[in-house]
Amino acid sequence: MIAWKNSPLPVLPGESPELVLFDTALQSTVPVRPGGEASLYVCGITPYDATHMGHAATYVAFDLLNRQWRDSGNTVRYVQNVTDIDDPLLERANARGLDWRALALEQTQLFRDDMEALNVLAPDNYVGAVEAIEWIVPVVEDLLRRGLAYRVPGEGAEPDGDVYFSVDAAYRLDPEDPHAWRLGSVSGLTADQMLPVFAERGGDPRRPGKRNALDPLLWRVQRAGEPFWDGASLGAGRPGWHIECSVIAQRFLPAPFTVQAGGSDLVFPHHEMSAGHAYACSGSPLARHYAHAGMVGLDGEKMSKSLGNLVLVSELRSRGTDPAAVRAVLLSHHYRTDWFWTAEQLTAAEERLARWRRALPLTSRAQAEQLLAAARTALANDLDAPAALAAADAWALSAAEQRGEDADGGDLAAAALDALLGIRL
Ligand code: 5CA
Ligand code: ZN
Repeated sequence: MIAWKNSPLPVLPGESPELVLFDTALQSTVPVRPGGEASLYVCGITPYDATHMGHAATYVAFDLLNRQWRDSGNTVRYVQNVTDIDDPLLERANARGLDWRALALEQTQLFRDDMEALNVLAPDNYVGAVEAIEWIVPVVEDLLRRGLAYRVPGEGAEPDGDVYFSVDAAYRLDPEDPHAWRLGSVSGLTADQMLPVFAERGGDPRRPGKRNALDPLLWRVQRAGEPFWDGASLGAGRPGWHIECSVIAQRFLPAPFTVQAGGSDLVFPHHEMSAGHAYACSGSPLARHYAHAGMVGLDGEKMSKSLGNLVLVSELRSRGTDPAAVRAVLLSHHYRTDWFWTAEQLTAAEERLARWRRALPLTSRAQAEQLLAAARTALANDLDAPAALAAADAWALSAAEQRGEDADGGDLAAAALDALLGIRL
């Protein structure tokens, strides 16, 4: 698929401190050392409804990581998927009387436009699940052949032949390997904690015939009325969710790649199982680090397409809201915290950007350099965007106070805010 467009990133003078990032798997903040070549996978949308503030917050969070890496002199290889075939997409398309493909195309385009407006750097590879099916089939066949996956017999309404990943077989691959994947390697959850979450997030713990209730689906054989693709020896059908991201990431990124990212709702089972699939396929961990953004809510509940309590980026855009102000709201919360969207925050962000715009022509070189250093320090410290915004507020205040004497730092201040925070004034 094509991604979206970006204008060139300004190059800044000087250097950034070393990045530390909170790693979900280690449950601590650790130095990230990509060694000049960073690689990032951020789980993309399921395109059945438009981009809401929660999605936007997650993509803006890891856009900061991309920007921090680039500013530190790394090349960044960035991959994102689009889950353009999955149960919720089919359900929504049926409910709206639309073809599921038309719905996916329409919503993916809206997402691209939203990302471009929010100044999120585009991925190098933007890959749909449907495009990936031909790569997924041989991987599932190989897992079956090696006893790491198995077929489940039909029962009741379920036909014969769905393929599941055996989490227990994956354990036995190499008991000596310290990097081996185990159920819990990414999430740190116990099996008892996993069960209810698995059922809530697309898993089917009660499916008869499974070896372990937590085994996830790899291949769903064709059902009447559902789309299907050629699965070679698997039979016609469509892929499970975790294998989609695992295969796409392995195809386009080194093993292991630097950071696997997404919202905290993906820690388990999605990132846990994607990592398990990759280890079973290649014997290598999927990623070196796992990073997760907090959940954004509205009126006391998590913002979600299924609940329908959404604030849409596209709706704000169509009302003429400055997308930079939307971005400034998102940056005003540390990416790991859960928070609630309110209209007041948008007004405050608009006022903040107005102060910054007034400060630009009054800025001295020294003030711009101070802003640049403070923003870099903040980002390197686990992507602390609120600290970077506070530094920019302090800069705007001091620029206003010196009233334009030696005002030769405006371009540098603007470049720093653009390159590091993605705020173009
Ligand atoms: N297609 C899958 C990932 S492979 C998926 O989760 N799609 S999604 O459309 O539901 O979510 C897209 C991204 O936004 C994911 O990274 C998800 O973790 C994140 N996300 C979803 N809801 C929220 C929310 N309320 N707050 C923050 N991030 C969210
Ligand atoms: Zn994913």
